[in-house]
Amino acid sequence: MKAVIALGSNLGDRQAHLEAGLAALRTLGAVSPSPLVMETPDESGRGPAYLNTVAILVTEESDPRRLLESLLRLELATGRDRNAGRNAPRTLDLDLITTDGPPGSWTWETPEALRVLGAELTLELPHPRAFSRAFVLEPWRALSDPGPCGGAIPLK
Ligand code: PH2
Ligand code: MG
Ligand code: MG
Repeated sequence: MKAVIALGSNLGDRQAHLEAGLAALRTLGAVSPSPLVMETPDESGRGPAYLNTVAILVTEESDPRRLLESLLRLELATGRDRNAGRNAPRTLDLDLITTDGPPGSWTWETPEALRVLGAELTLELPHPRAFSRAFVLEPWRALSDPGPCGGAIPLK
């Protein structure tokens, strides 16, 4: 499966966290990072500014739920504190934006290793807010191979 992943950090050495995020993603498959890293204010208006970028991941995984679980595991393994609360500053955020599989929304039981995240995980693809976020769209557009354009309707 080919997937578009958004990386973000607004805590500590943000550039180092993005680089660690790309290295972590490489444990899942082949990674093409965008040449563009953007600094933008926290969308929620509460925290420090973010560095954001995007990467295309080509992985053997074909189930988007398993891929999200892997991303969440990598966030935790690279030091993200999930007890800090919603929209709290984070060392590394890995968001699944879209894949070359079908769109959809899923809710399923959280696997044991991720129970700190609650009883259920949810996923909506394409990501419902990605297409209004310049910090996702601009680094995505800067890629020479844009990967799957979820939700886009090709012009005839
Ligand atoms: N992510 C958030 C909340 N706010 N703001 C910016 N600029 N970039 C983000 O990645 C971001 C945010 C929650 O994940
Ligand atoms: Mg996010
Ligand atoms: Mg996230």
